[in-house]
Amino acid sequence: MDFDLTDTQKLVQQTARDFAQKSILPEAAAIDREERFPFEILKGLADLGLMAVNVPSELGGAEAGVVAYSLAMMEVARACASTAVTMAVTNMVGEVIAKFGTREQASKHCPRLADGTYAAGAFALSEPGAGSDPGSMRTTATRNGDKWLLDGQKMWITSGAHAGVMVVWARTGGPGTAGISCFLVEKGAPGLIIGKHEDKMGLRGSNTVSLTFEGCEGELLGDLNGGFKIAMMALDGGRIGISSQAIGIASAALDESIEYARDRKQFDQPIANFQAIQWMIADSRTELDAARLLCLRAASMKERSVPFSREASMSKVWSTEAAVRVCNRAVQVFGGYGYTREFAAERHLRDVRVTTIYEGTTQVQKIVIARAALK
Ligand code: COS
Repeated sequence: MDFDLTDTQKLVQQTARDFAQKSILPEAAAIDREERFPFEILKGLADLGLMAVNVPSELGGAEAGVVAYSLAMMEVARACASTAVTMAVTNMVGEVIAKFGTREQASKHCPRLADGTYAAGAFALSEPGAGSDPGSMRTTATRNGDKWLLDGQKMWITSGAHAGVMVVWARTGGPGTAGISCFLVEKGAPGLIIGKHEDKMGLRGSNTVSLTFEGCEGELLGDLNGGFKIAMMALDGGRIGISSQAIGIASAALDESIEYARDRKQFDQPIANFQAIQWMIADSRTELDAARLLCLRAASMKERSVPFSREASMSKVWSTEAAVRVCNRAVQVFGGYGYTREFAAERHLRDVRVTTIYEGTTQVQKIVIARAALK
């Protein structure tokens, strides 16, 4: 068992860290406050290969692997969680198109996702009435000559207003998971209507919209009626991305609270001297390291093409739930100051909260884990 990173992984991690600390972190508070979609920063990430980390180089990707992707995601999320989720979904979309698309589809879209020609990619699975149960989706696709026309509504779509291309799921067969196919829809496609932007608790710089499809043209991606498996496989990988995001956010919260505990004096001494504070820091450090190990194990398994669905879900449950606890404790260490916008602790807590919900709730991850255990 080798816990050391390879030279490539270290290089990607350092590249992401340098860019995140120099070019993203100084903007993070304003991105949150002004709900600013970080176009320029995303282009900067693309220029560094970070929008398609695990996409083959022949398609414009960095081909640096899943562990490197996870490490890069941690670094970006540590600086700005809104930027990180946009990066996560774009990487996921690039991987889906590279894996399931025809040569023509992949060579058209992957290089544009990778080099920032597209500001982002989007993943449109959820609907107003189909969240944890995507098998009950109602959006339909009907064949019209050699084209497909989509009708229906999607919800909670990250980067939906800005994505150059989106992968969209729609019903092409009977009820349930077996009648679903996956489609590519390009930005500006006639019949694609961008809905309202959600006024969210956190990740306020990320774009989250509903989408309406009215006879909107889409191109089939992968097998007819084989779309549900594509979604599940993509989400398995996506769960590693969101684990990494949660770990990055919580790492920032913990580091900032440690620094504050050293500086802040009460009862004539730094509060870091008190066991009450030390135990909070010890719990957070331990829980975060466990999260990191679970996350990198799942990433390494995916990279080695070992089945990793259960491990990705275990990583997501632990990492995101622990990250919420870590961010909550960080606010506690900051005391009253932690409840104000003077420090980033409150933003970290708002940003991290959704990680136990999206890309499959904690409860959905437990379904996956329990089914694997009881099989
Ligand atoms: N990889 C490949 N195939 C998978 C899979 C995976 N990880 N998980 C399920 N499948 C396949 C199954 O093998 C099954 O195929 P067959 O019909 O050929 O046997 C098919 O998909 C249906 O699987 P299942 O019956 O397990 O589907 P369920 O409707 O019971 O759903 C859960 C299972 C709950 C795990 C799934 O619906 C889920 O992940 N929900 C959460 C969705 C989500 O994360 N939404 C967030 C969207 S992004 S914000």
